[in-house]
Amino acid sequence: MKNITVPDVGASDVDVIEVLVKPGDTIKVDSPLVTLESDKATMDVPSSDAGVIKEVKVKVGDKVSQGSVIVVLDMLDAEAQAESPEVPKAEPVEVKKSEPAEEPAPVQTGTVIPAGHNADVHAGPAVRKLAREFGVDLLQVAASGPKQRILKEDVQQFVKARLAAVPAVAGTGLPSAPVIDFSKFGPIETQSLSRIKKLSGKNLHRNWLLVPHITQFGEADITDMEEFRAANKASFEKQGVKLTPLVFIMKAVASTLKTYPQFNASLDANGENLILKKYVNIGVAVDTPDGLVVPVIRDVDKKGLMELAKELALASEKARAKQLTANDMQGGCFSISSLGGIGGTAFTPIVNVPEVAILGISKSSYKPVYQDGVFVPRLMLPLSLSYDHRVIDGADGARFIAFLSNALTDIRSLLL
Ligand code: CAO
Repeated sequence: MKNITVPDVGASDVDVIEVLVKPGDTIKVDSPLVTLESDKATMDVPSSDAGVIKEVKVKVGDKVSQGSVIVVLDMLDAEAQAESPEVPKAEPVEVKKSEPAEEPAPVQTGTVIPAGHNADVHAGPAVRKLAREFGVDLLQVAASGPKQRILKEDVQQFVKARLAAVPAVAGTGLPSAPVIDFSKFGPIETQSLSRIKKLSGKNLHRNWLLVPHITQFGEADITDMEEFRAANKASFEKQGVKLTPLVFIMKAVASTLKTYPQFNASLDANGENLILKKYVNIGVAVDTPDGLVVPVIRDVDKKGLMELAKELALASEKARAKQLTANDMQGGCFSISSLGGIGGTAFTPIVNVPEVAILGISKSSYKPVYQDGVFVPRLMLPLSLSYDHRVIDGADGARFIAFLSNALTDIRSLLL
């Protein structure tokens, strides 16, 4: 039997913050026994001998000094040592320094191993080993142990949260959001996201991260367009069709896409070529109780207002009745997200990859516009064009908005 004691650790009355062995454990020379923490350092105390632990003389929270007995060891013969696989030898621990001044007091080389002596990371070797096995950066792990010490459970919680996070985050190197127990602050209720929200959420997140977005804002004077719409609304309604501003906007967008074909395009898989589409299919975001869906209206450039109004009504009906097929939502070249029926002055829509641009529409309102020396009330429609800056330059974004704005202001131009 041999007493293994605390070596000179450069301080006395040092806290035992982790006990790494228990009676019955077979250990080798240098296997870590306990982790101690002084004001300046956290260190593992390795065993000077091999054997089987008979008794552990310390517990977490004890204060020890040089000479304090840590364990009583039943010495093994060399053969038994060679066969003892249970406790791995302590590996050198990666030490991250926050301040050079925090360098630990000199300790006997070869007797104790610094185990995270900086203010940022306090964790014992078992926890560090676990973190290494899972590739976890301990600097990112929230500590729940005493004195900000990272426990095994903290690493497990971190890994669980990462696995539960949206897969896209996993490859980005972005830290995941902290896991918070909100019930600590008041009553809560947990609602699961709809299937559509889960699916579209992943795509939106990917698109948000993948595309360098710019949003160009603009306004169109739609006073005359609205007069025309009002004059024709009743005749459309007789045929059971609702003529909303969106139908005109779709037509104007189709014309703008033909003038600026780089907006009616997609980047190829390696991001080195632009695929220009010779058809004009426009996706329209539809708000449903279960989330956002984007049915595609095909060949918008070739269809009249009546046909488009009918197709738009049908698409939004199908969307709200959950009857859209995959085919209904494929093949889009450009998207429109209209919040005009609801409100708001502008927003920044997210490009619907593989498209390269999307138009957001907000609610039109009367504004004083300076014309021929006087202010006149004009109905102004807010436009928000988000685009992929890898494909579209700022000047082209502004040109697109200016052209679209003119097309909506003078809808006769759509006939040209
Ligand atoms: N300014 C002022 N009024 C507008 C308007 C605008 N830009 N756009 C529509 N309106 C009016 C319409 O004229 C209609 O009024 P009336 O009933 O008096 O004629 C009313 O708002 C409602 O229109 P609507 O929403 O029924 O029809 P729509 O053709 O404008 O839009 C659809 C159809 C399917 C796009 C829409 O219902 C919808 O779901 N919008 C939400 C899309 C969404 O959630 N986008 C967010 C995406 S987040 O990235």
